[in-house]
Amino acid sequence: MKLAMAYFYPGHEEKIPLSQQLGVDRAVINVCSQKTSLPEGGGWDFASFKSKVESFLQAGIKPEVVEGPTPLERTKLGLPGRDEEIEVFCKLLDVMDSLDIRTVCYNWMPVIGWYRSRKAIPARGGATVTGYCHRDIEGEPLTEFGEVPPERLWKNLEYFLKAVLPAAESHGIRLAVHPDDPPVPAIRGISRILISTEALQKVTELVPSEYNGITFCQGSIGAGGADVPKAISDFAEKKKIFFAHFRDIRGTAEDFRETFHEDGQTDMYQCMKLYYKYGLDCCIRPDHVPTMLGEECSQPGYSMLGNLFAVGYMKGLMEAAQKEIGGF
Ligand code: CS2
Ligand code: MN
Repeated sequence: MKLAMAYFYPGHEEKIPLSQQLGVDRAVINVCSQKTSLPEGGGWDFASFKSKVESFLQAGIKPEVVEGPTPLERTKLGLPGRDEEIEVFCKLLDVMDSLDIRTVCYNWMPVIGWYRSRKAIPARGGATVTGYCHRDIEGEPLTEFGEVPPERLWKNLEYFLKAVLPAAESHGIRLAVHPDDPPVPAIRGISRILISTEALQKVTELVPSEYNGITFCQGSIGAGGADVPKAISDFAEKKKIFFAHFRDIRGTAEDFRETFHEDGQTDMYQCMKLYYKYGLDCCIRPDHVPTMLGEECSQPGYSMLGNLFAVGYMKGLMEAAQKEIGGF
């Protein structure tokens, strides 16, 4: 497994020296945030993305995954302009191929994306974690897009995969869909369809391809009620895990909070051993972390100190798994 850190938000560049000190030489980077749309006149200027990649390489850190590809909102909703988004996405695959970045993590949560109704739940020692409680949003109004039924999202996802998988195959880029987070059936009228392991399995069968797989986000899949180690085995046996998010929660889809990596409801060592048992050669990153001493809660889940703890913990589990199971 290849341990990586995520660099999604402004100011994350300061993580680069920290990664060098932590001995983490892989990166997960984004092209843009979920809310972005294509510029007037369409197309996409990849110059800043290419220079971002170059700056990581010069620091001895290899970008391995794009998480947060070019805009897909109109594609997810099936709105006019989706074919332009798909054309730009295929161009991204071409650029990634030229940069030897072989995995793209995307999600199918239009409008709202990953969501937390609570940003600062008290955790040990005064740290805070994020959480979601469906009661918190009951009675909230529909969004400007009204009711978006699940069938519409499934149809648009199939359209997208049929359009982009040929390019993914020719460029050797693995498409790793991320489960919905939180994994509830809808938020403010927008359905959420990737809320179970069965739904993730359905994605991989929508358009059969060895490049059609998943991001195994342990927190999202666990919140959905799955037996996380069993789900790892099931998807790993089918060679469908292209990227892993190593985090944990306590609770259920309708009411959960995130935890320090060793303090959740999942046997994290068992999960790590399974990645090695199946010989996965993909990136794994800490995903969300608690906000710790003296930190701002400006990007809940993505502050710095929690990454130090998470990386140290993960390195320990990875070393133990390698010695117990073998592999790399
Ligand atoms: C996260 C992602 O929800 C999750 O489990 O992995 O949603 C991730 O935080 C975002 O994609 C970052 O932009
Ligand atoms: Mn995740």
